[in-house]
Amino acid sequence: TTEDINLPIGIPLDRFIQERQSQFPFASGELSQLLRDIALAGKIVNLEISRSGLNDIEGAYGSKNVQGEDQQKLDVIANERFINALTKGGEVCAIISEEEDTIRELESSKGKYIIAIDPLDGSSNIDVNVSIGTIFSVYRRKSNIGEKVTMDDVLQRGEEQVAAGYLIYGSSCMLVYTTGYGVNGFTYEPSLGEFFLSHTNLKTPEEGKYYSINEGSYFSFEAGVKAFVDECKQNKVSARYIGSLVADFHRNMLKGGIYIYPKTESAPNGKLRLCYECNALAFLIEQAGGRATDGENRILEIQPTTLHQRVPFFIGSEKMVLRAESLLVGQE
Ligand code: AHM
Ligand code: MG
Repeated sequence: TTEDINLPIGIPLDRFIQERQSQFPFASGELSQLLRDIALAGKIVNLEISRSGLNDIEGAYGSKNVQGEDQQKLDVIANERFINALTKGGEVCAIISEEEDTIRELESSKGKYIIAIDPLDGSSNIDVNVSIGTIFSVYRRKSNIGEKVTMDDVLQRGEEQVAAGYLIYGSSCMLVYTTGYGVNGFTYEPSLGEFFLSHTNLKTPEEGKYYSINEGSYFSFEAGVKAFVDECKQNKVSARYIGSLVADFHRNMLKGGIYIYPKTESAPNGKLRLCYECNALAFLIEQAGGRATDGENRILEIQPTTLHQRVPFFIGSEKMVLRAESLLVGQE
């Protein structure tokens, strides 16, 4: 009987996308299809991640994969999976990826969308069974369909995103995304092979309970960041740092908190990339009622000038980010 089966409560992702699309009568359905392509690639990558530890067991996988090809690192595999899914989908004309040096133009595609993606973020956590994620942004192309994709197409300000989201490969796999009408989260049910709506219209608390920063670099932080960290300690705010951006971000968005990757002596612009990591998360946090800046400027308003540009990153609960910014003012 149905009572015996523990059915997920939320509606399936496909149905959600379809219902949302029908609210916009002039929508062509391409963005909906693109989100489905991302979800599909996410399922494949999730499967590969879940058995990645087996790759080290001699005889089980070894250095060849099932097709007999040399085993590749998971971040390279994830890059291929997402690019393949988006190429086949046909809605995308070009992809920029943290894993690639330059623009990948999808020749055959007449698609009107551009994707910026970090296919597998937190790579230092892959080998140690800690949560990792995929981060993506969707933009509308500026050039005409059929023309060559230009730098202006891919170097758009975060404000121009039409959708953004992430997959988190954690204790559950989730897809969290926004199209500018709030943030919704979907949890993957592996035996049914479907994402189900589990987190509707996510809002982040205005005041946070966690601060997340790599304090190992404390002595090379600027004075304002040191002051903020010191203040968190004085106020007994809990420290949480996984070192996996999506996981740190996801926890802080749900529970309230701030994530900081500041500039340091060795990384004068911080570590995180504006196009692949910061813009997507900034769009999500603003949709969830939070704030994202480089310490001074709103992330979504920064004009990128190069593909792999880095920015200092302050993101999370509005009050915590504002407090950090106020301590940065006028300090070295
Ligand atoms: P990656 O894109 O090479 O994986 O680096 C990004 C990761 C983030 O997930 C994480 O927040 C950060 O690097 C951690 O850096 P650090 O070890 O310097 O604290
Ligand atoms: Mg990354």
